[in-house]
Amino acid sequence: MGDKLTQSVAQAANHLAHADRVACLTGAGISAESGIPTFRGTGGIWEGLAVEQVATPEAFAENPQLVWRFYQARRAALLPVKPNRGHAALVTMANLCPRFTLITQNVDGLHHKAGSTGVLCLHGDIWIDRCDGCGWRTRATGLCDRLGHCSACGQPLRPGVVWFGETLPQGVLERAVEACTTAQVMVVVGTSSVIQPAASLAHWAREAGATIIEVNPERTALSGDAHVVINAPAGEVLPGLVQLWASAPRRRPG
Ligand code: BV8
Ligand code: ZN
Repeated sequence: MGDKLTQSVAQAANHLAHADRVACLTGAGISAESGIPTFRGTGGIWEGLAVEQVATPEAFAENPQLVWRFYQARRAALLPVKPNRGHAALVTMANLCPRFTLITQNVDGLHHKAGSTGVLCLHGDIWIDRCDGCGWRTRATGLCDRLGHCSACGQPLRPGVVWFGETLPQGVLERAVEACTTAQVMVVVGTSSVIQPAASLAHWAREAGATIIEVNPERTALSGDAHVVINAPAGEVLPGLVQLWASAPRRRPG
């Protein structure tokens, strides 16, 4: 690990060792080392369509079968996928901190698979099928090529994710804002910080006085506003960061 990287990890661990209220926001990048392509990297395109074109209520209304196929393809790709060391490190992080809130933009369920609990899923869950007509919902147990219909009212079923142009699940955003604006430290992992309102959480946290730590191999829209930037893959640095934090003398904030 280069000097600059070692230094930024040590700096981050020191901030965390002083905190008892920590919020963590993750994006597609934390699942990259599990083999799931990110959105704005090569993974953002599906059959020549940008995710923003497929993941919308309009696209579903116009061509439900196409959108259904898009999600079935992503579910199929997820079946063999396991959480990686980055997900595992966030489970350890929660055990190190009296008040730790994990917030994710991801819909892949890997934080749950890794053992994280109480995760605030801003953009829903790809494994849920739900009906916009009557609110009926169920957890998909496998794959189904054919578009499903609601057994209660007959409307086409859609995946339980938040599409572009849709508001976030009732209460989830409010709890995420509460966690970020009361945290002493906010760790932002694996997101290009482009999608709103998720991308504003770190700015609101910073305005409320939190120290912002970013973990991302690339520079992002947030990097200029982060106090500590760790330019490395999450799976490579989070285990070491958590180990340093765990071994730091337990100093509580003054
Ligand atoms: C809403 C579910 C009210 C579906 C997704 C204000 C300004 C401008 C636009 C808007 C605005 N307010 C609202 C909007 C519109 C829109 C929006 O943000 N548009 C964008 C294009 C600007 N937002 C909405 O519509 C939201 N709804 O606000 O409702 C409203 C509505 C309309 C108008 C006003 C208000 C709903 C947005 C939710 C969309 N649903 N997902 C699905 O998954 O199919 S978003 C989708 O993008 C995923 O959830 C994904 O997680 C998310 C964010 O992307 P990232 O996670 O950041 O992924 P990305 O690929 O971009 O970046 C990955 C990063 O990882 C990179 O930086 C890379 O360097 C890094 N990385 C790679 N490898 C690693 C790594 N990092 C660490 N370790 C590694 N190994
Ligand atoms: Zn229904």
